[in-house]
Amino acid sequence: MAVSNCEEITSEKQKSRLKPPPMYKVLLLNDDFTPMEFVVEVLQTFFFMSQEQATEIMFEVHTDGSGVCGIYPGDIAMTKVKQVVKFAREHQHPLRCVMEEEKI
Ligand code: TYC
Repeated sequence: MAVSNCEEITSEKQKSRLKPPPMYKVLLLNDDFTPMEFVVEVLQTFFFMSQEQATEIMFEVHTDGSGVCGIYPGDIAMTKVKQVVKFAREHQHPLRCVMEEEKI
């Protein structure tokens, strides 16, 4: 079928140029052992939150089971997850941190 309007033809390459990059939520998951103060420290250190903001998110995770720490491009989200898990393990805490694609 002939296409008269050039704008209707969008190559896969062009589509990927037009699409915003996928973004990922970084989440903390609750557990029964990691101290609350340690979770607050993690949120302040790796997600640059104030003490108040960090405490709020920590309690959200504690009561709801999970909470969003931030939303980032894939490579940055991956680095955050690795930094948090490494820091937690170095302090013998079982804190879990995961990433999940953000649905736009
Ligand atoms: N539930 C933990 C406690 O009572 C605190 C906690 C909060 C642990 C958030 C993990 O991601 C977490 N000590």
